[in-house]
Amino acid sequence: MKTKITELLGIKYPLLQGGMAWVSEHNLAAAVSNAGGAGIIAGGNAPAELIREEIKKARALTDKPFGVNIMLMSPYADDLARVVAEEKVAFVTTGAGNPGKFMEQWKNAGIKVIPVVPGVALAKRMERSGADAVIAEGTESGGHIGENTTMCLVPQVVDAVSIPVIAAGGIADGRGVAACLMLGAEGVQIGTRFLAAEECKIHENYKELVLKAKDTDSIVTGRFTGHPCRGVKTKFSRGLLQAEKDGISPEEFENLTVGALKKAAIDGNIAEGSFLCGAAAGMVEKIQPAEEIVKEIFERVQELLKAY
Ligand code: TUI
Repeated sequence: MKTKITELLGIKYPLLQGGMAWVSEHNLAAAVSNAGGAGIIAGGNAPAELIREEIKKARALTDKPFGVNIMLMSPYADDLARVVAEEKVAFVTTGAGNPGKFMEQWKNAGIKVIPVVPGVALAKRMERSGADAVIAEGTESGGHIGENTTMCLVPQVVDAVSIPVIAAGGIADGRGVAACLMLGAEGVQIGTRFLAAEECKIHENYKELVLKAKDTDSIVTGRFTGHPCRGVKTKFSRGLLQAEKDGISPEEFENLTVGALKKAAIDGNIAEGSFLCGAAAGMVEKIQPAEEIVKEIFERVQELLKAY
């Protein structure tokens, strides 16, 4: 397939893997890149030097381009911004903030910059700041989310900017990819489906929760904090929602959720972990090698596009 995103990144398929904190490490990123997509190592809240090591490990597994996601609320965001410039990774995606202050540093290092935007205003700002593309992320996504849906957000961002738009949120198969191309996207980002990749090293309990999830099994917690987060419905996440209704303070909420992503992904701690996933978790049915996932998705896209 050829789109502005395959051209921009030098990849076979217009697919970026989601940058999922504690999930997207070198094995998964390299597997997705080797499959013809663009793998991503997620910085999350990790110290920058640890991510430098992840970059080196990914380079040992693939000679294809891959990127790093920088979660801008991380205390290590400034350090990681410098590390990715030093390592000259192919591209950077950003989340949970405005990466404007890093743009010059990254452009000078020859890095392609692709910020996640939850709305039109930030998309326009990012275009003016020199972003190469934007990821328009709908509220169907896992993790920290905006309000608008992929279906409504993507065409509005496409109309508002001239740089390529990548659609994210709620896409888990070829039908979703084809739909997003119809909305004007030049590529897609998929996270949740890759939780079930063989090369994804998360705890078995996490994979099992995603495989078992039905359409109603993702819920959003933390709206009242200004940082809503979508994840698997568990006793823990239902408890958080109840605590919100009971008037828990933002500080108490923070205390309950600190470290919860690691507890989910690494420890598989059902009682205290936040198992983030998108609203498309109900479409994830089996564990597969990343290459099979990518091939299956794009064979279906080709079939669907031929039918019109
Ligand atoms: O960042 C994500 N997803 C994430 S980050 C994360 S770790 C975390 N956990 C709890 C609270 C906060 C973070 C888990 N999942 N996706 C990209 C994304 N970016 N979604 C929404 C945004 C976003 C929101 C507002 C980007 C920019 C923005 O506005 C910034 C501004 O200053 O205008």
